Amino acid sequence: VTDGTRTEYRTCPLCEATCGLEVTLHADEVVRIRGDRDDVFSRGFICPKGSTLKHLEADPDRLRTPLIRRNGVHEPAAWDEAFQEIESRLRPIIEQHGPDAVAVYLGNPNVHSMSGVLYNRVFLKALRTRNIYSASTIDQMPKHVSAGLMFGHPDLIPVPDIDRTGYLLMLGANPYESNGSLATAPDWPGRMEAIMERGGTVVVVDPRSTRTTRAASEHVFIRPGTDPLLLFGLVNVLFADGLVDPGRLADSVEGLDAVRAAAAPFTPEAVANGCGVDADRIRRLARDLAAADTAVVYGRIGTHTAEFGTLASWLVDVLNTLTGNLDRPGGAMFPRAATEQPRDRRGFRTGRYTSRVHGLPEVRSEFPVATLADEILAPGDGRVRTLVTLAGNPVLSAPDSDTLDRALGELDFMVSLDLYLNETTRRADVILPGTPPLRRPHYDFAFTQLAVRNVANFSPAILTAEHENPDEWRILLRLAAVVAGQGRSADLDAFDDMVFATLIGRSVADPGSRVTGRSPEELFAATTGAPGPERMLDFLLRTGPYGDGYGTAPGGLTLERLRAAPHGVDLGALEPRLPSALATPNGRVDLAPKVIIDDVARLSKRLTSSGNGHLVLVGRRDLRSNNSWMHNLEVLVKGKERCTLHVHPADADRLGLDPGGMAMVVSAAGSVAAPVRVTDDIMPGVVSLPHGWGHDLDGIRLNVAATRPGVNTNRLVPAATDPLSGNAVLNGIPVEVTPT
Ligand SMILES: Nc1nc2c(c(=O)[nH]1)N[C@H]1C(S)=C(S)[C@@H](COP(=O)(O)OP(=O)(O)OC[C@H]3O[C@@H](n4cnc5c(=O)[nH]c(N)nc54)[C@H](O)[C@@H]3O)O[C@H]1N2
Ligand SMILES: Nc1nc2c(c(=O)[nH]1)N[C@H]1C(S)=C(S)[C@@H](COP(=O)(O)OP(=O)(O)OC[C@H]3O[C@@H](n4cnc5c(=O)[nH]c(N)nc54)[C@H](O)[C@@H]3O)O[C@H]1N2
Ligand code: SF4
Ligand SMILES: [Mo]
Repeated sequence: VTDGTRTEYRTCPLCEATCGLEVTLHADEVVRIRGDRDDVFSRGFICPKGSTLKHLEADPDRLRTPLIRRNGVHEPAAWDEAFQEIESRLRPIIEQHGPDAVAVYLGNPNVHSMSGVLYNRVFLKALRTRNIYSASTIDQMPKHVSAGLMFGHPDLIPVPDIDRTGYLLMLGANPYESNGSLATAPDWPGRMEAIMERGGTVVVVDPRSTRTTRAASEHVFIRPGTDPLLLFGLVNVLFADGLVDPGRLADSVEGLDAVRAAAAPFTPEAVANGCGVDADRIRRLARDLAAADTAVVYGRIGTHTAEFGTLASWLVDVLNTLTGNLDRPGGAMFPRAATEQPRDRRGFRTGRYTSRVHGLPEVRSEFPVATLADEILAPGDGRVRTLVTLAGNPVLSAPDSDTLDRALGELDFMVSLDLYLNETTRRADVILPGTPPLRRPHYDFAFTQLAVRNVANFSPAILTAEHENPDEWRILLRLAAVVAGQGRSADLDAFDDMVFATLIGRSVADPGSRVTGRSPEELFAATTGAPGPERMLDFLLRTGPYGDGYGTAPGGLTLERLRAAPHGVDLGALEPRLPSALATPNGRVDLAPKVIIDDVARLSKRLTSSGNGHLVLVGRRDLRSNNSWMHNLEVLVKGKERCTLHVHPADADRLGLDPGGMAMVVSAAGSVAAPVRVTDDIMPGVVSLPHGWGHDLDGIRLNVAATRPGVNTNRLVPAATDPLSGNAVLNGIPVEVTPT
């Protein structure tokens, strides 16, 4: 267009919904962002956050240069100066104490970035530390563990086929605010309402009444942390009533008898008191689930960030299997992502090594972030002395934050790659500025693996680099070169060629690959896309299940084809994939993995303890938030205070709380004072605070967020974990609440 206005299309990288955005620019300025009506998946849907990429881009507090802390103050520095500082302080620590003295924390935005997905591993491989931590252990790790043990690979996670199901039983999720998780679907609300419009049923299990529960056919209140009791109750009824029928997969499933035995004590009468759901209702829910033509059970963060997270996660897929809904349309299905690579059949296990202080098992080569503070604070050989945070804010997001924050102050050295000087990065000696979304290309490697439809969509960068390090993958390569002792001036182009050649080399050597035995040089030369993540994407697409196979399947997917389709390519509804997609050594579903069955005894003790009158704390999300880091955008935080303590009227009365007054909340870990909101949207005995707030610490540069700081709920959360997954227990925290 002649007036210099242009329109670009891209996928929103902020949450898991992957909405298509239509971005209007004038020269290098974003004029407007709205939903892309032609996006093959989102059809114009967006939430209030999508259009704020414009405000994120313009935020004066967003970092644009490296910062080095000198005499306690973060000062702008040149890139080479910053890397020199890192090199001169990090290398001696590695040389003297070994790589395990360096811990790395990977935050959530890494899974929303091509650089994060493809290049963090290059950095980690160069560093060779065992001290790897991530937001996964304050989120979905139980699902990886149960999926790994049942299906053979921790990424073989079935998703609810909500577009075709007739019955959805959803636990611990609030997609009307979160837009869905481990179930990528733009416009979850519309898709959920469509279930009921076609005569289906949606039952939501949640200790709070939410926009999701209100839109559902039925809301079941549950005592926090007790989902596995309810789920076991359902399993028990299916067996007792002769309703078990794994259908087509009957011959591919083993462990049915062990599941029956494990569920035997959990009769509806036995669990009712513990979970707070009537026995009759449990029976009815089980029968409805079995009777529905198609049905799916789906559990999310409320069930995962819990004491029995892995048990709950496992029971969800046990129910899907027992009712014949695993791997069938309308049930729980396995997406086939366009970049999927062949999986070996070695199976999955945890605990190949353990953490130094508490002997916690590694899970997916990670330790629980709940134990990071102790690894820093406990003296002795192998102590963590240095931390690198990559797009993470654990001071607000991880449990026992006061201790973690104090621990960060004890480090010898800390480096952060981030968009902001915030609660965590204020502890860093060097902060490197990350690349904001519109200045980088995007392809959703992670969420196409979890989407309710198979789709592929590539977004080129639409704004040019604002400094000499145009993208995070180059920063990560440089960090890799530094920790590996190659120096900060290493030839990054040659390094990247080597990384790419290694990827190709592995693929041609893999007997299951689509390019087995091909010439690596020929494939390298035939690949299109700029060096870095783009050409890797081309390679992964072309060797993926829909790819052109570098000539063997003409017309198949390539990066070029995605470039020509700015609204994305629809690859169809999910299709049954079992048993061939299973990665277990024997090629069958293990319905009763031994380590999981062994954990049932721990749950049985729950049957006898029906909560001793303690109030318990749970979290919540709000549509206008994104974990801890978007509170600096005025458009999202304006309006009434959102970081409030929800209290049921009966509890407020009993505790003498003043609606609109303040309450002191005290737990075994710490205390916070928060404004009270009395509401019957929460069950008696439960209170709720959202996470991601607490922007009142000294040394941060978040001028908008600091005006509405809120309180950090994770100061109340002790550093306890689900033993099988290492996931933190963020919900169901016993607290005392008093008026202040
Ligand atoms: N109590 C409680 N705690 C929780 C939860 C809960 O439900 N209750 N939820 C948990 C969950 S699910 C998660 S995922 C975690 C999140 O935990 P974290 O990942 O630790 O926290 P975020 O708030 O996502 O912080 C992301 C950080 O990355 C930076 N950032 C954003 N985009 C980019 C980028 O493109 N590049 C770079 N370099 N940096 C970027 C931001 O400035 C911010 O510092 O929180 C968890 N904490
Ligand atoms: N607007 C917004 N969207 C987001 C995010 C955000 O911060 N803001 N974060 C993103 C991230 S990183 C993630 S992981 C996803 C998470 O997405 P969801 O899994 O949908 O998470 P929440 O919206 O927190 O909903 C969890 C629900 O579980 C309930 N709950 C708490 N304890 C229990 C329990 O013991 N049992 C049961 N059955 N329910 C319980 C809570 O009351 C809450 O309503 O959201 C993503 N999307
Ligand atoms: S729902 Fe998620 S992906 Fe869609 S616009 Fe909002 S933040 Fe972006
Ligand atoms: Mo998350």
